[in-house]
Amino acid sequence: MIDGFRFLPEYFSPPAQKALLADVLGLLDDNPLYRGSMPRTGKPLSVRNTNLGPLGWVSDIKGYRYQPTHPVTGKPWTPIPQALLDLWRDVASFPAPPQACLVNWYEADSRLGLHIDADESAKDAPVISVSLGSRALFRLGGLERKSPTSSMRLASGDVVVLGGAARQAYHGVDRIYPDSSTLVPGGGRINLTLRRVTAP
Ligand code: MD3
Ligand code: FE
Repeated sequence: MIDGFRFLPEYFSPPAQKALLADVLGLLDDNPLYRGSMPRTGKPLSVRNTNLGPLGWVSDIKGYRYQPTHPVTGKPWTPIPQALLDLWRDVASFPAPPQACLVNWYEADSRLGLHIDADESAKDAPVISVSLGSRALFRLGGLERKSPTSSMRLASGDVVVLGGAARQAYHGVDRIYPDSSTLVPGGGRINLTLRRVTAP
């Protein structure tokens, strides 16, 4: 596996997953899920998303960017829950807090094509991912699109830390297994990614 990839299976216990899910679901009233679109083509994304924190990742026909407000409501994103700030302090080995928590909401047929995360200028900060709900088939490659890939299943409560070379690696989600968990309403999957956007 590429350098800088850390897998922390079941980092969150089942009760901690429930508590974190309740936090996130409660925050969706103020930060509603919406469907972004691909730059240039305007093709709708397969995954709905929203954000928490001072900045949020947005994708629309004009491009990818981080911005302080929700693109539909126009209101500032609300703060990142303390349990996620505690996770970052515990595993990030980075001196400043995350600025964005991207919430990706997968339904039974959602996919995320192979991509790199390149919209952050804090290039030495890791990305930290938390999975809740149904399992996903996650694919991690290398620094080039044609690099070989390996696949693994991410389950509810699992945490992945992407630092070092892994931070710049291609990755995606090939499928979810919609009947593998009852945690998320509707059998869905939520992935939370904590990101530092600007250099501290
Ligand atoms: C490897 N999310 O939000 S999480 C994304 O399951 C994203 O929703 C996936 O890719 C998901 O951008 C994968 C694991 C992950 C997150 C960020 C990464 C892997 C990564 C950044 C760089 C390399
Ligand atoms: Fe990504």
